[in-house]
Amino acid sequence: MPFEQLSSRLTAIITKIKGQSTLDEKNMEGMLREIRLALLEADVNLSVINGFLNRVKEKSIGISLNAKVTPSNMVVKIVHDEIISILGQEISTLKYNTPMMIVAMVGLQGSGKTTSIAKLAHFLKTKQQKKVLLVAADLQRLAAVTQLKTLGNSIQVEVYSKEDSTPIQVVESALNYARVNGFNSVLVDTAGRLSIDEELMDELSTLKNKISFTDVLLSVDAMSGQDIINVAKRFNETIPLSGLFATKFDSDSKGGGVFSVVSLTGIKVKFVGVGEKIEDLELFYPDRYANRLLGMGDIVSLVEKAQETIDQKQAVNVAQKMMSGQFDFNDMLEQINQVSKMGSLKNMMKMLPGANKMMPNIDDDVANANLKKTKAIIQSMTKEERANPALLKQPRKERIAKGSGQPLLVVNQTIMQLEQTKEQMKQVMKFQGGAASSLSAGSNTKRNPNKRKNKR
Ligand SMILES: Nc1nc2c(ncn2[C@@H]2O[C@H](COP(=O)(O)OP(=O)(O)O)[C@@H](O)[C@H]2O)c(=O)[nH]1
Ligand SMILES: [Mg+2]
Repeated sequence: MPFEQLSSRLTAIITKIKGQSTLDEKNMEGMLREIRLALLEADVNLSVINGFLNRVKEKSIGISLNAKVTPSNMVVKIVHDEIISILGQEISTLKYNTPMMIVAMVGLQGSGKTTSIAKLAHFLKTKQQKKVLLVAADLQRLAAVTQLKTLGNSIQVEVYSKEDSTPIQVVESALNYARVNGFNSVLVDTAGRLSIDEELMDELSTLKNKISFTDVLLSVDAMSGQDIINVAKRFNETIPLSGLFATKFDSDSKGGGVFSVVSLTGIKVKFVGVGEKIEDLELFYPDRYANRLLGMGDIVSLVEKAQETIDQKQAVNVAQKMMSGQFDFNDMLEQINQVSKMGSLKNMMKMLPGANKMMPNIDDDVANANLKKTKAIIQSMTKEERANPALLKQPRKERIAKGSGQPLLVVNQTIMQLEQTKEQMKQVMKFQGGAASSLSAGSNTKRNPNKRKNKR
């Protein structure tokens, strides 16, 4: 994720200007430099950075600081607002309310078109109750049709293909087939190239002229650099894009290319791909994303994701316990069980405030093995010990080590881990509380009552 370190950078600088009465050229200088560095490191385009900084500066300078509004809150709020004004105030959706959705996925080879259009098919089918037809119009590579068919099969969505024809012929006959057979969503997977070439542009241009697409999405790889800016511009000139499908956001990439594209073209991100599996699709929420960019994590998505997999009440409990910093080994065990149900720990941790700092490079396999060990240790504790970790003195620890088949050292580590987690969550909440109060005019706080509760 881009800008992961931005908030910690700012926090470091901001302590220096505490006690000054207004934000001015001089005391803003250090902060602006840190923002610039964070953006540069995220591989954001230089002209985007300059514009961004100018606007942040314009909005900041002259603002008077008082006891109620700390400089840190102020700048976080301004940067947050600026990011949102680039990414969009609200989620950007597809044209769902139309008798026949016709959506094309375009983009370079390997950017994730086929994977993403299948994710979208699954999403439309399950979340929008659409009757979806996938269309294999990537006739560049034979394997592309097979790949789409395999994906379609796995989600029970029919895939239309036609041998010995051009892409436009495939799409036209797929549309006829869809009309006759009562489909209301036609999703077209198109061919890509390693880079922009005329043949591809001609192909897309023909499609654009003959088919009334309700949406055209460009799949952009979060790992691509700034060259994606020109790619996006060329595609947009050839076949007007209605949105971006940003793929591979589960990678460690900074994603500055995608941010630059949005900033320079105004084309919004509609969906985000966060893994290779068909369910790994998320809507793009600018306000949450901005919070994530600022390193504040995203409790909202965490809770929502949890709600999809586990009992709602439990989800809220886990989140609240995590945030209150008051959990014991019973809670830790419950958490481990729930995390295992929710899938990738890495993805989950990304959404937790401050988690990227605590655990920068989670390896899912290692993490799962560790979870298993921890679970064995907790299960070897008595009820009383789980609820009251202070009871865990030497003889008990030895008994637990034996019972769980883990070395004493690991038992000690587990106990320490509980203490550390409590401490870290308290720290995170302190920081979040500060930032949240400055953002209370934003829409994100409304959806997050817990933040408010923990403010003071
Ligand atoms: N980790 C991850 N991999 C992805 C994502 N989207 C696509 N991929 C992978 O990227 C590779 C290329 O995807 P594909 O859909 O074939 O790209 P296309 O050539 O544009 O159709 C495949 O290995 C996909 O599994 C994503 O969101 N996360
Ligand atoms: Mg493909």
